[in-house]
Amino acid sequence: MVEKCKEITPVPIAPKNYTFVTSYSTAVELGGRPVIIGERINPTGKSKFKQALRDHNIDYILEEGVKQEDSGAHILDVNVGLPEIDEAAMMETIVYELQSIMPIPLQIDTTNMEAMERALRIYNGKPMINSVNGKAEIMEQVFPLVKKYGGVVVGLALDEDGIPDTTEGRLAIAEKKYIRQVKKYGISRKDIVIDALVMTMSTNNESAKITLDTVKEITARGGKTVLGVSNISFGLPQRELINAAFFTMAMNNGLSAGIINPNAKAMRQAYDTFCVLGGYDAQCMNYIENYAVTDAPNAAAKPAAAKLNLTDSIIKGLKDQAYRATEEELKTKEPMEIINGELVPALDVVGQGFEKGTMFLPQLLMSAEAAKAGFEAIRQYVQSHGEAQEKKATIVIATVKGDIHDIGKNIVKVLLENYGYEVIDLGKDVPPEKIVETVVDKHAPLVGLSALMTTTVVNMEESIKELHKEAPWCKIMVGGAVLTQEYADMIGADFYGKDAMQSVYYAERLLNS
Ligand code: B12
Repeated sequence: MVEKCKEITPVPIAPKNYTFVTSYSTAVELGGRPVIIGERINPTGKSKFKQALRDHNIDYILEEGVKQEDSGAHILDVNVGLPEIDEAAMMETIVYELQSIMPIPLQIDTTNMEAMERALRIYNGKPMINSVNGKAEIMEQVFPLVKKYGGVVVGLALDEDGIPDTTEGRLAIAEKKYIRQVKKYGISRKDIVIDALVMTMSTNNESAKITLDTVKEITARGGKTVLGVSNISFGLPQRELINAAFFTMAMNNGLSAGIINPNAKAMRQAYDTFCVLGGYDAQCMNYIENYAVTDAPNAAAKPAAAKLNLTDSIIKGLKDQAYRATEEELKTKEPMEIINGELVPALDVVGQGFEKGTMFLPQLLMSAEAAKAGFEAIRQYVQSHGEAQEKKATIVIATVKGDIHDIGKNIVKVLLENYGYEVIDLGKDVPPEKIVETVVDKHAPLVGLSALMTTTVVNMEESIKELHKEAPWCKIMVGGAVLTQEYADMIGADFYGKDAMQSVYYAERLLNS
């Protein structure tokens, strides 16, 4: 490559005036169709959320994220500041966990510099950073971090003298404090978004006008804006009515992003109808899809994550939910019905998504963890409901070399144990020698091998060959998603089981007849 390329001059990079916020897989542009930033991951005024932070109840916080993504948020604001907790550690954990289960970008919302740096360090992509104000000492702390890690900064239109109550005053801060300052730090002006500030109407009749004019002026000058929309109605009844109307007016003035509650129906409706009228919803497709039947469930009325069933919990990668949903199902269903009817199909959905490129490895991992949690509930149930039996024969099981998929093998283990067999589980990624050694050592009459990848079936074959050589008395059963009867015959296995229950039937036939 060096040979071939050394004479070629690279095309110069043309700077582009786009403002993008990204996750590891998704890019959200500010400046076109308005962007929804979900505001719900924030303890302010939410006692349950505060308690979740104190109890380190991560799943509760992740659910808030999932609900907002389901309701159409493009970016999630993440604020976990509470005086009595270690905010920096919590911020790092939440950012890590959120980006494992969802593809949308995050807005790191904190005034704690350690929390901000720890979040930025592990963030995959270019986050939004909320927020700096025009005070010199704050800018001196935040901008070097932005330069180092990258990000789009939200600059509040306020400084040492407070919040200007005129449009001109707010524009002056945007211009002098941010646009000119950031150059010093090597940050591009396109990576600054101005929060034009929303003050409640209940104390100043001009509040909305000042903010809306500021949005309009900044937009006219090619700048980007963001607003924490719901402040407008503070102290008023039926706040959503005011919020929704104000949101529409702001979008009409060019607002780039609104920090809103995407689960609130009126806000969703304001957004969806604006997108139609603003020409952002081609052929009104989104609108038709969500509102064609008046009582059809629209985005804002999707089932809450709190009631997710086992299938959805696995697909979304929520461990605690999966465990609880399984416990619930065990009241009416048999363990195998749950495994074959939900657990395996849910992982199939994830696997297909992975194959198509719509889901990614971190999501696969989270789903696997959720499936394991669900299965843990089944294991406990099976153990407490099984009758104590005399130990039958010893069976060795393993996932073959090179393969780390062990959920299926673990199911096989629990079922065999439940039928009274002594199971020696060698784990995953087990080399043929280890399998042979154990079988010989225990003089085991039966071994079960699992493989889930076409690339590891060869190692299964290798293990079978060695077993035939060194332990000719031992029968070999195989299973795993990629295997078929034909494959099993081809590689010399004695038995192929399409599901875990088959391992029990085979063992019973072989060892108990
Ligand atoms: C969960 C999962 C993971 C998890 C595994 C976590 C864990 N601890 O097991 C993680 C995220 C770690 C993972 C990693 C990878 N994965 Co993966 N993963 C899956 C997924 C989605 C589900 C597998 C699963 O657990 N299914 C549920 C269980 C219960 O089913 P099962 O194992 O088949 O078991 C049942 C039966 O087969 C049977 N059975 C199983 N074993 C045995 C044994 C005996 C003796 C008997 C009788 C019966 C039996 O009983 C079980 C229940 O009835 C599959 C897709 C799919 N739909 O299968 C991809 C899949 C297997 N993975 C795949 C890939 C490519 C990978 C990675 C290489 C990705 C990467 N780029 O890094 C790595 C592999 C790392 C490695 N070296 O092994 C591919 C394999 C493609 C191929 N044809 O070879 C699949 C098919 C996804 C895809 N469509 O692309 N993965």
